[in-house]
Amino acid sequence: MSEEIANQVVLYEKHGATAWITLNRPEALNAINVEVCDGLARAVRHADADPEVRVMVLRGAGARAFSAGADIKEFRPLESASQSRQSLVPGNRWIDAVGGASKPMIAAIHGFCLGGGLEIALMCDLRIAAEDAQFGLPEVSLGIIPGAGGTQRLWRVVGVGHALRMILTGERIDAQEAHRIGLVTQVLPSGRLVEEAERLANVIASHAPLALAMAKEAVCKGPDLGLTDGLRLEADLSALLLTTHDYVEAATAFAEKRRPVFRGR
Ligand code: CO8
Repeated sequence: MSEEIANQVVLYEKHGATAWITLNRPEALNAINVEVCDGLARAVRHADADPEVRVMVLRGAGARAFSAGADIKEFRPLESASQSRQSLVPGNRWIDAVGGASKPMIAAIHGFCLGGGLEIALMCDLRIAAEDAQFGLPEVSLGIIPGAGGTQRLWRVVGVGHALRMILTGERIDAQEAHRIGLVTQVLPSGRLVEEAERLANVIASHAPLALAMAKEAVCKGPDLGLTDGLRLEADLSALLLTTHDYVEAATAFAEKRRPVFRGR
């Protein structure tokens, strides 16, 4: 089922409890222009608000790329520092919608995953890659730096050393290297990427929605908290979950030897 949620350059489909969000500019290797930013933000917000959706999968259309990054053909100098800063104010941007989703997000990556494309993948919780995937942050070769979270999210995933290597050299790494440094959790034959994304999505979607959201929140906020505050957050979220219908339902279903029916409350 295809839905008019996003726009022509970002496709939105809901299959069961999974929202499939596809960057759809294959002729430009899914380069990210203003319409892509807008469509992606709207698609993710929609999926996050839809109680039937429990997990999202992001991918790229066509055979060659997840996304080759920001649309370089649209690069223009801005008039002033204040004008350019205003366009990048946190809290006001498409990246906050995508990076701030409460539901689990899986990036299914094939081909080029560069610049802003890699930054979108870094906004996801799981990254799996086809064996033809190539990753890189070539921004410094264009006179800029990663501006959609790459300077902050990459090192949180792979560590400062590997992040600086990628950001300062701009060199691409292949799927095996991305796996070795922890940027992706799995490398698959190209023909199996979507199948594995679907399998992971189904596994995640079978679990209690509030537990998923709170597990994501606890892990994602963890690096910005000290251990004491992180453990406090975990305890608070755990306490909240003990008050939910789904917690009672899981225990009841276990005793009754049946599968739980989670309602997200
Ligand atoms: N922007 C616009 N068009 C692109 C882009 C891009 N990033 N990448 C590829 N394309 C287009 C090409 O222009 C070409 O179009 P056409 O046929 O009309 O000439 C088509 O896609 C196919 O590409 P190529 O012919 O170049 O294919 P090759 O196999 O020869 O090369 C590469 C593939 C190596 C991926 C090459 O296209 C390339 O180097 N692309 C640019 C990659 C890059 O530098 N990306 C980083 C951009 S900077 C960035 O992402 C900053 C993020 C900031 C925050 C996010 C804000 C949105």
